[in-house]
Amino acid sequence: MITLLDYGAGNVRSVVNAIESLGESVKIVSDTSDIISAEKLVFPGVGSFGSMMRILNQKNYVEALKDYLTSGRPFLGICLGLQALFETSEEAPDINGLGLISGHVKRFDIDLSVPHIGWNGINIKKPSRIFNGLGDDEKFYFVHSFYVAPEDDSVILTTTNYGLEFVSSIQRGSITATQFHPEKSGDAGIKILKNFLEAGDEKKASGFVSQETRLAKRIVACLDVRSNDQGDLVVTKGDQYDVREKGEVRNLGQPVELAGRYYQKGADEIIFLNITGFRDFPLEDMPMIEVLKQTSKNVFVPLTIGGGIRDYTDKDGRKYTALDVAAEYFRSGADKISIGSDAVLIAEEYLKTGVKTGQSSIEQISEVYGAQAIVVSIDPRRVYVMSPDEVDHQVIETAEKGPNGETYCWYQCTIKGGREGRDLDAVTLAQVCEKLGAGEILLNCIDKDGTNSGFDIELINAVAGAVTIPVIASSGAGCAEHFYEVFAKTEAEAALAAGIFHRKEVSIASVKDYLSDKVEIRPFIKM
Ligand code: 1PR
Repeated sequence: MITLLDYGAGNVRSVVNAIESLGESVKIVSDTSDIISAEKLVFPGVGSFGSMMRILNQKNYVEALKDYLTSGRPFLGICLGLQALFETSEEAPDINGLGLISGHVKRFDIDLSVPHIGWNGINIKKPSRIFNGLGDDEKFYFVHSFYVAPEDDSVILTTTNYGLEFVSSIQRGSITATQFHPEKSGDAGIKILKNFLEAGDEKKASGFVSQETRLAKRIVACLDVRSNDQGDLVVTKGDQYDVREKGEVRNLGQPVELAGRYYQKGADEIIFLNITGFRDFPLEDMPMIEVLKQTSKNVFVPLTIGGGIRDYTDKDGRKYTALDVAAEYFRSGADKISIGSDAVLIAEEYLKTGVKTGQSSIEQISEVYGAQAIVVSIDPRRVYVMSPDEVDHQVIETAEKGPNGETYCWYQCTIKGGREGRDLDAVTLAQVCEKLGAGEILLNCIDKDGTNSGFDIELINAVAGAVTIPVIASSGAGCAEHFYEVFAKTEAEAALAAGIFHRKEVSIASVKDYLSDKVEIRPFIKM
């Protein structure tokens, strides 16, 4: 029996699912006595350092945790569960951590995108059986803006490079803690959890040290989901956002099944977009919640869900906040939520007033779950102009001339799945959302969607050059070469495709094969 410390702030379902997939049962801590009597304790921290420590204090868990940690029983901390072991954090300087390990938690102060999101390697600094059976080019999933700096080097188990060399896991006696998420790191992560669960077997893997670890470019599979005219929830695919063919909604498969297949075939991340979410009441839209619950049982890479995340009032007059909706999605297995239409409306309001109210969905979700949990999905369309002065928007010079020979264009934001154009450009939207607390941009392009003609490199450069958060390039992938082009010509951290994967024209494995000697990627190793 594994005891899991959940203080109610996010997605612990994936950790539970990962442990259960190894045949172990999980007991969730409901009061202090569960910590006191635990035989093996797993602590997956989520949210922010300050809110985590406040909740642990409110629930009187702190002393019980300290007793457990000094008792010699096995402990695995994940992400904030690692940071909690330290004395203080720059994320919340006024509140103490557990202080079991001397040292502090620092904010990344580097020239690269922060949060550090994605698959990166590890340099093993001392042998540990936690790494039994792993190859030396494994990558693990990270998502964080802070890292631990222990005073005593002897606790350092691994380091990782991202702008600087930081400590990515520690081990002292029976305490092990990782900055990366084993439960989101595919087979390699499951192996680490297995090694932890098998505590008692003292066989130790020798350390391995690679040169310098590198963050992988991510290959993302996207599933646009909606009900068809028969009422079945299906994965569909648009052609410049038009998902109907001969009047019928295209049906390319079942969401849970396709997500499982893409995980098996090496997808680094999976995104579900409920494309008609803008007209539904999300919390009554139980099928999407069920899709997440089912998918997260077998898919151990990050899951993002979008569509309809906003404040709303149901038909009985009951009010729900976007935070309520997001919380339900996180509880059901989502690691990130994606906001489309609402982000545009929020940015418009912010540009009008210049005031951060703290009330918008982006600010509220970011405050509780952290910036890394919020993706802003942008659905822009190219608008050509003869000269940059013609409009009050961020205009780019384009090599792809317009129908009347125009050499300038801007990218108009849309809402409701492209149905309504707004007086806001994609570059400004991305900048405002970053300011309000978004952690990543999913950059679609209506003109390119479903065309197989390659990503819109100009759009991606315009947006990626204007923000410091990671950008996922989306729309237009037609072959493996297009992925190389987007990584070679832009700063995109990830590239997404839908149609070519659904129609089995190009496989994720073949994209990775093609990229393997050109771009840093997570190698796809089926154990
Ligand atoms: O506005 O918060 O309710 O969220 C709705 C979400 O649904 C948005 O993220 C929006 O992008 C998405 N969406 C709405 N309508 C459509 C549609 O297609 N009719 N899909 C839609 C957007 C774009 C990508 C697609 C890529 C890659 N789809 O999801 O997967 O373009 O496709 P490709 O590789 O085949 O070219 P809200």
